Amino acid sequence: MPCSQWYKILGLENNVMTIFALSSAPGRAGVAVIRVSGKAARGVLEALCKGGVPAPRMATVRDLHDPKSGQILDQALVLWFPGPASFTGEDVAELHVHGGRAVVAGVLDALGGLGLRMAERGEFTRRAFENGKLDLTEAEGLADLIHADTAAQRSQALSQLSGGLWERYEAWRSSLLRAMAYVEASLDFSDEGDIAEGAFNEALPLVRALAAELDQALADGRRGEMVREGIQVAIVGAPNVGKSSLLNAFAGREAAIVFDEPGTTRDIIEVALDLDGFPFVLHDTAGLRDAPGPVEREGVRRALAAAADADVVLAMLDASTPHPAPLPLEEKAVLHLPGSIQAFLLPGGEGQDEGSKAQSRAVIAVLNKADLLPSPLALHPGVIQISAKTGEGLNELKARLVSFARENFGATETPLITRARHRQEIERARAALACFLTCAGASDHPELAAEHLHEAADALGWLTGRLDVEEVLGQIFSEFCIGK
Ligand SMILES: Nc1nc2c(ncn2[C@@H]2O[C@H](COP(=O)(O)OP(=O)(O)O)[C@@H](O)[C@H]2O)c(=O)[nH]1
Ligand SMILES: [Mg+2]
Repeated sequence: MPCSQWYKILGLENNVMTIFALSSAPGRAGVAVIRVSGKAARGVLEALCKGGVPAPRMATVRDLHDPKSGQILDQALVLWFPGPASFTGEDVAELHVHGGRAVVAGVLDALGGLGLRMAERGEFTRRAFENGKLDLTEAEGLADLIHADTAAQRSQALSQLSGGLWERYEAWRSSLLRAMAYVEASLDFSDEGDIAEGAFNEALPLVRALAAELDQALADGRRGEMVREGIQVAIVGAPNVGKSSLLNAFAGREAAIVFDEPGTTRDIIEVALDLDGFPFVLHDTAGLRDAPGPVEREGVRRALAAAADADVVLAMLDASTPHPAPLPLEEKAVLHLPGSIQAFLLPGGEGQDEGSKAQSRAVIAVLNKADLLPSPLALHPGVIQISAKTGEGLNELKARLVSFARENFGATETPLITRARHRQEIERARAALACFLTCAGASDHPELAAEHLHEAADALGWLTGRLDVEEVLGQIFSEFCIGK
């Protein structure tokens, strides 16, 4: 049948609004999944499937053929999800085809030939959001689940996908809305002093309780963000102590150049590791010294920045170079690093960086090249003796990193913040509540106080997307791949 007739049958407008994409990873595979979403989805199945549209949600084998040429494309498992009981909330068809390149290309061509549009990144999930199937935190949870590399990331993403954050954020928003209702009532009754004051005062304990909850959520040591992004570990120390060798030993490959010449490493090299289900990102950095050249100086600057951003700093010393006795005690190890890094590693040190990273950062002193010692040193128990060359002590170091992860993420309840976006909005809401409470104390500008609550509600609304959200949408959905 000529293509133009299919346009007629499906309705041209429906076709361009109907999207399709390969939802499984590209490349040769046993099975590939192609998704279609939109009003024309049913017509697409009628056009492609010999034997008609399967019963809803019943996996059914069908021969697929190209409606233009009539050629058989594959024998596929076909699923039909009439909206709104589908992932996007629209009519959805799923074609589980054999994952050969020619099969997938043939089916995609046939769909394009029907006038459907190839989906953009994250467009299926965006439609699910727009149709109320997911809120923003659940959509982010889905993106995180697709990107999850470790068990900890998987379980955090799953809890977020099943509404773990949404529930708490909505509870905050609804108690804020109650407080706002009291404040609005007090404005309405402003002619009747007692009633107005009484209503306004009802709002105060609600706002105070909410402010306390937000404070508690913010003081989480960035646990959620750490799981999502990986625990950032920076290896720092003087040149030639064996930082790059340690990175390579952990990575199990020559990720960084190891050379018996100070100043070899300039760029930061990162390696992602899964230790006992916890995600870590190891950063190899340039050796800290007063560097002779501008390139190495830039390397040192980057090393310090990486250490400042790290959750764990491995402060590395070389066992084969003499250290003044009774070294190395854990804190003293830090004293052998250049002043600039000491400043923020030592508690209360000059120029120590502020903020949540600094509060939760752990420093582990590592004495490398233990193989060169005639006999093991009697050390402070906090110091780990290793040899990046022989592998000695690496298991102990891994165990220390895992126990850092467990202390931070182990038994405690799941965190309420998993992204910088959440933190920013909660901080904005918290600041607005503080302004409200200050204003309420001064008590002569109830309208102004009410404005602050609106600001807080706006911030909390952005968390779940219960507002005008166009701007955040692009950013969130761009993290998805085509077909999700
Ligand atoms: N004997 C011994 N040599 C090591 C060890 N770790 C590194 N080295 C050597 O020390 C030199 C500098 O190593 P490298 O990893 O490049 O140090 P970096 O400058 O701190 O990155 C190289 O010659 C390495 O082979 C170790 O555990 N034992
Ligand atoms: Mg190096």
